[in-house]
Amino acid sequence: MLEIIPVVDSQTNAVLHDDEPLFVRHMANPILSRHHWPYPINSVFNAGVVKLADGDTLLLCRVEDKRGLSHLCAARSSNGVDGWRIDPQPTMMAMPLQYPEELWGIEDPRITYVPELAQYAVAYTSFARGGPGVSLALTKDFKSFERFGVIMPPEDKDAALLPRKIGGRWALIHRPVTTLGAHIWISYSPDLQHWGSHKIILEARRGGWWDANKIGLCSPPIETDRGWLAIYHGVRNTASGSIYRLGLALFDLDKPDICLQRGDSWMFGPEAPYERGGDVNDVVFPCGQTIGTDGDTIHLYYGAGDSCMALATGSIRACLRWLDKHSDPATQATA
Ligand code: BMA
Repeated sequence: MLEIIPVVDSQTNAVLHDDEPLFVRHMANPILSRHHWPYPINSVFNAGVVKLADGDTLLLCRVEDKRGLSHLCAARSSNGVDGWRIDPQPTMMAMPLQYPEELWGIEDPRITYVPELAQYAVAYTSFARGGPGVSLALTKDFKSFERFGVIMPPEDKDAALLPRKIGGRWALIHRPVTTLGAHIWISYSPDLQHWGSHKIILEARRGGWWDANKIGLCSPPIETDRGWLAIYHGVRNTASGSIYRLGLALFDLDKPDICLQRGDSWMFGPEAPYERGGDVNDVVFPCGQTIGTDGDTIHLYYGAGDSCMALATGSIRACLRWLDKHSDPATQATA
């Protein structure tokens, strides 16, 4: 029998994988932390992301104040790495008097530009006594927001709107927690307000899998000619806490409730010190990306350790190639 000898880094003794890393961390990481902030905060993480018409990258950051409650604050940069211009005050505060579901703050926005509405849709977590729910707002300028209120009641989070209607209806991907578990669902709406046709599209696996028990959509899915490329997180519970890692799945363009491919292993996980240690250890949590002018480069922005923002760069083509290699249909089942 052939013995498989792992290739080991001579300095760190780490086992080297046969694959090149799919996403490469930026040298300037972490690119944003509380020290950059123009007002006192505890932490900045899990930002929604969009490339604005003027070429600026906008991060709509989740900012946790020193009460422990979160609001959203916009940071803009011309190169998406440094020179951030941060709004001097919170950009979007919870409004618990009008929206009681925001009593304990608003978190983890995902931004989708919707050409038909000529507006950005911001799906975010609203947090109150009932637990986390999904709220939606539209904006043209990230200054004023038209709130739709809770569109998915607790317990639900990790939501993003697809940028165009599918079969005449808007489509929202989200992660309710039900007696079935914490799986990824899709729901449809004629008007962004009333939602139905709910369906599970990706299940958390079970047992020893890296994405056992709890998964959720990360950044809004990327439209490719082969399907919607989705980065999702899997949460592994260990004796010393949870580990948030990232995997890939591909969904049918016209029927996004059909999963075409799902990677078997994670493709990015906490390794750098700012990911391994923070207010919450061992968390990488992207809520958005921009795509380079080549139509292929993914600039993935992620919260690290629930404390700061970091950037890693990958390629759509490489992700699709990786899925071809790492999505054995035999291991798709939840087992
Ligand atoms: C998830 C969300 C994220 C957070 C992560 C790790 O449930 O609340 O906002 O980054 O946990 O704490």
